Amino acid sequence: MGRFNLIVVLSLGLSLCLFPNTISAALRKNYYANVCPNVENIVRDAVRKKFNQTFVTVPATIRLFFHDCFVQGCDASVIIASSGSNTAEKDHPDNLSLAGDGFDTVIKAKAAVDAVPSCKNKVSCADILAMATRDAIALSGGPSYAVELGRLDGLSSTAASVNGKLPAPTFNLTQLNTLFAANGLSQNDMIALSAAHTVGFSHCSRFADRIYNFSRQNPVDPTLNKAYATQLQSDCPTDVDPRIAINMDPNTPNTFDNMYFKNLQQGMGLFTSDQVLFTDTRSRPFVNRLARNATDFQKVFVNAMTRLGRVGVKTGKNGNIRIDCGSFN
Ligand code: HEM
Ligand SMILES: *[C@@H]1O[C@H](CO)[C@@H](O)[C@H](O)[C@H]1NC(C)=O
Ligand SMILES: *[C@@H]1O[C@H](CO)[C@@H](O)[C@H](O)[C@H]1NC(C)=O
Ligand SMILES: *[C@@H]1O[C@H](CO)[C@@H](O)[C@H](O)[C@H]1NC(C)=O
Ligand SMILES: *[C@@H]1O[C@H](CO)[C@@H](O)[C@H](O)[C@H]1NC(C)=O
Ligand SMILES: CC(=O)N[C@H]1CO[C@H](CO)[C@@H](O)[C@@H]1O
Repeated sequence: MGRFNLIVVLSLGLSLCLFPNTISAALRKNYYANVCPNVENIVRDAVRKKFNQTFVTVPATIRLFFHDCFVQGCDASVIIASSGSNTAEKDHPDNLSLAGDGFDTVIKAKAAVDAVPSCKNKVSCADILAMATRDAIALSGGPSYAVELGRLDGLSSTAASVNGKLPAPTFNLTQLNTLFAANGLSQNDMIALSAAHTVGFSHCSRFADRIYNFSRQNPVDPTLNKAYATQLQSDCPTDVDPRIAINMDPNTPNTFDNMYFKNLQQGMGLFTSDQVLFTDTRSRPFVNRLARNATDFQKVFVNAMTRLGRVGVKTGKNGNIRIDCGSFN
């Protein structure tokens, strides 16, 4: 063994010791090459069909993946339906109104995969969600990337397990960093992943505190762009229908781009948790970097998504391949 190989082996061993929780030996690209070689095309076609019917496919699928990974790991536990006495993850109030189109995307892609005899019940729902998320991002103009695969589906899903696992839109930078660090993700990963708010919708109630009654002295959050605040007040009057949702990226709502960061520079982050990435000087330089260079943003985002996809992955006895993504076998 040459000196170079020795260094590689040593540093690999060292990183295994330092980061035992973030190593996911089970995941790899082309995991299904032998059992279901066409799986990526099958999933992509199903997501395309769904996308053709509604753009909501994109944000709904991306957010579903994020919530899945942050609650008990990326194991499709978020897709399980409540039954009998068990209230599943998706019915916790903090599911923050996950749009039904994300669930539907996974169910449709799973049906398409299972329609191929050699693939039937060989591909996990967790992996289908990871692939569908990649496809949704690419369909809306974001980067495409090779997805690591080999996740098993989880064996439990409870509303109680959601408590404290998802970030709130009122979080400050420290709170965001703490929650993401608990999932093995850095501040820069968190900033890059927040760019998902370049697509999709939010209900008015999620940011009403920023445009009304923010404080006695200043009823509007001073970090909000004035014209944007006025726009938000007109879109979200105090007697707004609670079902109304507005675009989170007011400039390019249907394109997965780095506009999110340019918006933050203008005081046009919708949530406190968005705008704080620019107002807090600890994170501002990275926001400016991702706003400046779209190619750089795409690279950084893909790396962060890959790390998100490794969170709490189930292998061996801790999981299986679900026959129906919405219920346990
Ligand atoms: C950093 C902390 C985060 C907070 C506090 C947060 C919070 C929220 C909130 C409150 C909504 C609006 C929900 C509604 O009113 O219906 C939302 C929507 C969304 N979030 Fe996040 N989020 C965060 C990070 C992420 C990440 C990391 C991703 C994905 C990688 C993501 C993807 C989305 C998407 C795509 C939507 C739009 C959903 C739709 O239109 O159906 N978010 N988020
Ligand atoms: C999308 O819809 C159009 C018609 O609205 C149709 O011509 C096209 O084949 C559809 N594409 C897919 C992938 O379903
Ligand atoms: C963030 O919020 C927590 C909880 O409210 C608070 O204790 C902390 O001081 C805040 N940190 C910053 C930097 O604002
Ligand atoms: C703001 O305060 C007023 C007066 O106290 C109250 O009527 C209104 O409901 C509050 N609005 C919000 C969005 O909290
Ligand atoms: C943008 O980022 C890419 C990828 O990191 C880099 O190769 C390129 O040189 C950067 N462009 C500019 C103008 O800085
Ligand atoms: C999509 C989904 O399952 N949303 C649920 C979120 O939780 C509330 C209750 O807190 C349910 O009413 C929604 O159906």
